Amino acid sequence: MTAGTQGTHCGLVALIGRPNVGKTTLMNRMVGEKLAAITRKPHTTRNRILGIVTEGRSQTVLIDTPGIDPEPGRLVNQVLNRTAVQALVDADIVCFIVEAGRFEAGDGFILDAIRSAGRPAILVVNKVDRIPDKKALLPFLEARAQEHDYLAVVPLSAKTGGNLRGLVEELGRHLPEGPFLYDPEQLSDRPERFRAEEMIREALLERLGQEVPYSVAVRVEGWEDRPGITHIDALIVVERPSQKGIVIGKGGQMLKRIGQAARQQLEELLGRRIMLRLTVRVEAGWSQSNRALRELGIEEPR
Ligand SMILES: Nc1nc2c(ncn2[C@@H]2O[C@H](COP(=O)(O)OP(=O)(O)OP(=O)(O)O)[C@@H](O)[C@H]2O)c(=O)[nH]1
Ligand SMILES: [Mg+2]
Repeated sequence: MTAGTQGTHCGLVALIGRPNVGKTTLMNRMVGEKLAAITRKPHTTRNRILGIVTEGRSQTVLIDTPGIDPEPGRLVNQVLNRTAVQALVDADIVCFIVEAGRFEAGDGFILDAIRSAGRPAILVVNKVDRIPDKKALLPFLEARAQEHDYLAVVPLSAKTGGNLRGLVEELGRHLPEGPFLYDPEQLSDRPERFRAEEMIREALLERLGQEVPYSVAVRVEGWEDRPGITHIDALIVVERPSQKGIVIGKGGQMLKRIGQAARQQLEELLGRRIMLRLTVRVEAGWSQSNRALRELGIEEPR
């Protein structure tokens, strides 16, 4: 026994917000490792992902969630919303993330959900690095503080790490007392296989135009650790033959570039040489099928 459980604090902290506000960037930054994909495109995150931060006698279990969309069209987006709302209900503390200077209808929708769940919330005003004159942000912060009885309102930049400390301190102040839920060494609940899928999907989303991203999913099908090198076989699933053509590109160039980018990230992340083989397959309508979503690891069995 090292620390014991007496006097320890531990809690589930859900990162909730509109698509693209920087939830995953914040989780990765707080954990200090790239656990999940970040892209400029909305709806990047498709799962509930835990990022675990243990400091001294306190453990913060961050729950990264898919961005909540007030008008989810396709089944896959309805499932993403459900995943996020469930995390909101499960959380001890909610970090409601918005962009500095922007509060849209979608943010209002989420604030209503936080109110109905009755969970205590910290408002995180992210991307303050984009506002050169910080004083200009004050009226925005005041307006937000008037709207709801937040535990705290914390402006920060997940990208640069500016005032991350402010959030860590507020969380430390409000985490409930209790034993650690995870081993202090553990950083995530997700295996390396999941991180490989995320890095491949990130490379894909960053390189594809608007038409394909939401129709793409990635599944690792083979993983073999050999001396000095790990062989990974991954399947890229799309919905239409035309999308398969785009992902592969002329003479296979696009797929090659995606593979190179993903391999590089993975080698850095896992600290060993990787041999990555990518295959593209058409599975018509997967984003509208419950069974396919489960098989692709998007709808999680509860
Ligand atoms: N300038 C700036 N950009 C940021 C900051 N945090 C995140 N971003 C950018 O915002 C975009 C979205 O970031 P993500 O972390 O993927 O956002 P998300 O909320 O997880 O998005 P979904 O998973 O789609 O819901 C990326 O291009 C990030 O680089 C920040 O503090 N400042
Ligand atoms: Mg995300």
